[in-house]
Amino acid sequence: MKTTLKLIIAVLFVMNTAVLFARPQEPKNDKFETVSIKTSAVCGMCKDRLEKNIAFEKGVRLVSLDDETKVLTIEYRKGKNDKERLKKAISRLGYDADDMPADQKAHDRLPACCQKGNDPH
Ligand SMILES: [Cu+2]
Repeated sequence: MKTTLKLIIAVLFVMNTAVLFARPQEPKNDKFETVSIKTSAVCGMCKDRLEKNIAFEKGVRLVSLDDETKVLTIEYRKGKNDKERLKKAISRLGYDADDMPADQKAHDRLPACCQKGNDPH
């Protein structure tokens, strides 16, 4: 009798462990897409401007500008946005986005210190 009980406990334990391992991984990768876009950001104000505005683009979940490389990393819900649209959004804020040049009018409206060609400061 005691052996049977031990066996049942052992079986239950193994089953429990199997359930833990069988738990599906976070379905993160098939729901979200991440892109990196090189921008012409100059300073901390540019960083704030880009991060705050791009955060409101459709489907965007995370956005962060690398201080050193000025590369904007954007995570968005798959199918809700795409890299070309995000590049256009960056351009409309007055910044270059990879090969897409900044919208000239938007660029000229930026504070002088944030305009292209300034040394990072
Ligand atoms: Cu700036």
